Amino acid sequence: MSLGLSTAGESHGPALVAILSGLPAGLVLDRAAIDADLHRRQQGYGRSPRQQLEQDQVEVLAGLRHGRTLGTPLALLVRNRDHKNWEWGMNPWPPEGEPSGKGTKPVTLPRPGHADLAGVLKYGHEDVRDALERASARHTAVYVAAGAVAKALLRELGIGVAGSVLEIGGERESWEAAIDAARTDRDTVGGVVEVRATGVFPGLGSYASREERLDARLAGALMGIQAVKGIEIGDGFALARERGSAAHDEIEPGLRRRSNRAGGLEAGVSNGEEIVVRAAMKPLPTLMKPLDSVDLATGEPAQALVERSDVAAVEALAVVAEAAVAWELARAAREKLGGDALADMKAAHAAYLERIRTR
Ligand code: EPS
Repeated sequence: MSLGLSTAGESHGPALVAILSGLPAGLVLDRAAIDADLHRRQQGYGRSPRQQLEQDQVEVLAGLRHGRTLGTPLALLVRNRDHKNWEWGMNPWPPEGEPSGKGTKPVTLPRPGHADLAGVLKYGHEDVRDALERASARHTAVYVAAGAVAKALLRELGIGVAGSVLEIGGERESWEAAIDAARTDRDTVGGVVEVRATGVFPGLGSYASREERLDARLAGALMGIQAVKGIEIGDGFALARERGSAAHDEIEPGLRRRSNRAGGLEAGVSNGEEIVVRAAMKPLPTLMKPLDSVDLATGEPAQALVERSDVAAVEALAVVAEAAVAWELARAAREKLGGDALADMKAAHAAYLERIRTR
């Protein structure tokens, strides 16, 4: 048994939903802690005015009773408050009455770098909105809610996960000016985030197959976040320029390491050191000064779609990446330790730590 996560929801549809399966029974969840992560994701300099409209809050529809998980699927919901402006345009059913609000006219101007063109070709859509609504980073909200649940489970095992921004628009500190300059130029900027996980015990993941490697799973989860184009684990790309003698983490008595160039992962297995992963985000592709494109209705050259968007969303990425890493670590811990009940999982954890302590 493992943890499972499925999500659904369009950016301007009624709501985002997630179903989390495989959670142990008896895990105490704190609504305020989940909402605090949802709030953190919405902060950050350079976000779209949309963020003033949305004040994300989790609703739990199933799998929880009096704040404790039941060991059954946990169903989470985050509403899109902006949906009230898109009731006709994003109605799940054929809308009644005259078109009103937003999203009433088909979009035919694909933005380079967004899902627009690939999406309409792949799914046979006429209206680019049919692709962009799900491709939008809006639904990272519900992944953050799932990540908050994963963090609650990891905390029971002494594991903490934290994401932070390393750079935005090429600036390693005080990036507000870079974001302001991009906004003035009607442009966007990307950046780099880092996630660190402390207290991770050795033995999460496995080298037995590609699918089980924890480094591959973390990389996959991070690459699955909108606009991420590069992943690094530990010293990553810098290791390619080192000799072997300077690239590895020597082992001392007590099985401690002198360094952590591997970022806490060897052969796809956690080695007990801090897990360190980074993700690079490209500049967002919705530009107020649009790039060249083609009008899909006429085949003629045209400018890409311009619509309200963020100048930078790197600070949000740090929170989303933290949630993704937390989810993958919780999943690996669930596989390693089993446990229908949290108490079983904690007992297995203690027994395992005792076994490796005597080595
Ligand atoms: C997004 C575009 C913007 C962002 C959105 C992601 O939305 P809108 O077009 O409605 O202004 O605000 O992110 C969120 C709504 C969010 O909650 O993070 C995109 O195209 O990916």
